[in-house]
Amino acid sequence: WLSEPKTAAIVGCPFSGGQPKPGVDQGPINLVEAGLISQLSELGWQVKFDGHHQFEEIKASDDPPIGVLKNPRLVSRVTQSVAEVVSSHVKRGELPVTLGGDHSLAMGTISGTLSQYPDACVIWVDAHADINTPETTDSGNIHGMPVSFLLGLGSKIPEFSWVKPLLKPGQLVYIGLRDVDAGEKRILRENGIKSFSMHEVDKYGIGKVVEMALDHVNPQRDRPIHLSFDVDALDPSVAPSTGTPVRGGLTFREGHYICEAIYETGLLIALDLMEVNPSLADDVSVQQTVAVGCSLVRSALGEVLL
Ligand code: 6HN
Ligand code: MN
Ligand code: MN
Ligand code: MN
Repeated sequence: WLSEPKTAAIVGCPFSGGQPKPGVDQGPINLVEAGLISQLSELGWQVKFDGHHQFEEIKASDDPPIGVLKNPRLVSRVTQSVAEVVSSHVKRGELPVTLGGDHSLAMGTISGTLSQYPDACVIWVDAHADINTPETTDSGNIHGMPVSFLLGLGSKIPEFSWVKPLLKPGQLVYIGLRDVDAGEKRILRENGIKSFSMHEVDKYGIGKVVEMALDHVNPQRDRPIHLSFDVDALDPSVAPSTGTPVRGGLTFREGHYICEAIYETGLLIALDLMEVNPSLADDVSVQQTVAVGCSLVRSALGEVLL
């Protein structure tokens, strides 16, 4: 799937419209300033980066809620443009590394991947399932909903008609869940969506969990993989600077192990690193979170310990 020389395309997305806390739009800028691009070059990748993605702006006054959905037009237009960018990189055999920004962006990244490889599988690493529908959401924040849009669940919002339901439940697996809303639990159950919560990580260990996750979505190890990693999957002691931290998360090593094991499959074609918010927590915590974000990306792109 990837062309030679192997090329990573950084898609920096300074976007926060899928949730209410300012600052997450600075995530990609901080990750790049911390040296991510040279770190990936040192791993042997050609790295393409021509500045952060520029988004069309829509004034809040021109973007009233649709039902309970907040900033719907802005989120729709931004994610649609991200879908086009990711799709074009995947088409050229480049590995898009999308830096968020909030996780609503994955509506775009995964649409982009699936438009080129409809049988790709999605490994979603997160404290949250991000599978609320417009009917089940309590917050109205679209970063809690991208998966339901990709699956075509819930009522159809004309503003989001560009999002095609390209993802089928069997193509998706979760790792790290621990804060799943009641309506989301019902959706996961009713659609038979495989999920490895922190309970399973404790019970089986991360090595076995990743193997079981791959066995579910990729039994023959022959399908390309899109990894969507929300930094809040990590424990807040490891990644404190994020908008919706939840205690009891993945350790530093468990998070990195997931990335290393997926790299080892040779099947990774797209990566998201989302929800780094450098305006939350103190300077040391911010630096720690940005550094861990960079090192997760390096692990997913082949950094090895020995
Ligand atoms: N994220 N389930 C909550 C909601 O608002 O729907 C939290 C979502 C968090 C989303 O962390 O990407
Ligand atoms: Mn998320
Ligand atoms: Mn999350
Ligand atoms: Mn919740």
